[in-house]
Amino acid sequence: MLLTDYFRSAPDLTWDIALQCGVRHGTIRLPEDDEFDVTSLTHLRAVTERFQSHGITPLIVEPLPNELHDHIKSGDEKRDECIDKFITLMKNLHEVGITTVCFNFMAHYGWTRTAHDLPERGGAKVTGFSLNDFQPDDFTLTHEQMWDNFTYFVKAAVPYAEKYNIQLALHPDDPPLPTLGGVARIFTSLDAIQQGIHTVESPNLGVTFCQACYRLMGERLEDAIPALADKIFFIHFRNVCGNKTCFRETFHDNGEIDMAAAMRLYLENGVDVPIRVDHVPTLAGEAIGNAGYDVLGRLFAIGYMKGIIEAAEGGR
Ligand SMILES: [Mn+2]
Repeated sequence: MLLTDYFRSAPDLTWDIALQCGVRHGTIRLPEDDEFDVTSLTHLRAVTERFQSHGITPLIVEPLPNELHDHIKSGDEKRDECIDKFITLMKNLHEVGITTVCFNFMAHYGWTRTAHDLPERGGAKVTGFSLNDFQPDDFTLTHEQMWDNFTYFVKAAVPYAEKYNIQLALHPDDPPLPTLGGVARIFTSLDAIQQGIHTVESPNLGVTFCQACYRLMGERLEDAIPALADKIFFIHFRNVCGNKTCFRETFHDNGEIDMAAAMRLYLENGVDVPIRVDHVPTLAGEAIGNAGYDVLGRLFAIGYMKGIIEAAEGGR
């Protein structure tokens, strides 16, 4: 496994802590301010060189910038323009050595939580979701529209992903509910994911295996990991407890997934790809700043994940 962590594009404590934990590769979020032009190679180079000068090699972009993706997912009048910009972005990513884009196809509502301060072990705070507490707005999209918009996107983008050798790694819907408010969600089961990544047959179209989402779908990791093995481009190492209508995040060692068994499943099925910890608790002494992505929880999570990887790899 290749260790990465999730970094914003301006240096902060997470950059130093990850490096100190032995993480040298980056899953990066591109800048979202008006100054950053997603089609500019010069702008992209400035971002990646900042990481490199800090000792971090960016490998993955996550997510596909919302300024593009929102139009693509909802299929509005700016869709074609945004797909063209994304194609230019892929060309530029190839130039700077980035291999993978982690994208999702959740329209309007992204990953959604209804609480950000639920108690976890020892008073740590985690995010959670309860359908009863979810407040929808008036936005609507049908399942047919979502499938049409996804198909339109991959048919347009995948040939260029192949040309520029970029892996497009589809993240499942989180939470994996059939609808949120009036908005259909389509990537909520293993079968649907399989259908999605075979819409266009390409070695460059696969998945980000966010293992807690699959768990919440009701899928068994013992089935899902082997079924997707040759399509897993990237792993989100994450634990959770509950079900898709009511769940909360946990410490990585304190949820319902057997994390060591999951790691063995990846390796037994030949899945040896970039990986990162996903959604960590906020710990004592920290304010909830960026729930799920605060700093101290990463220390524990990265160390725990490294231990499991070493045990699994050493035991092979
Ligand atoms: Mn994830």
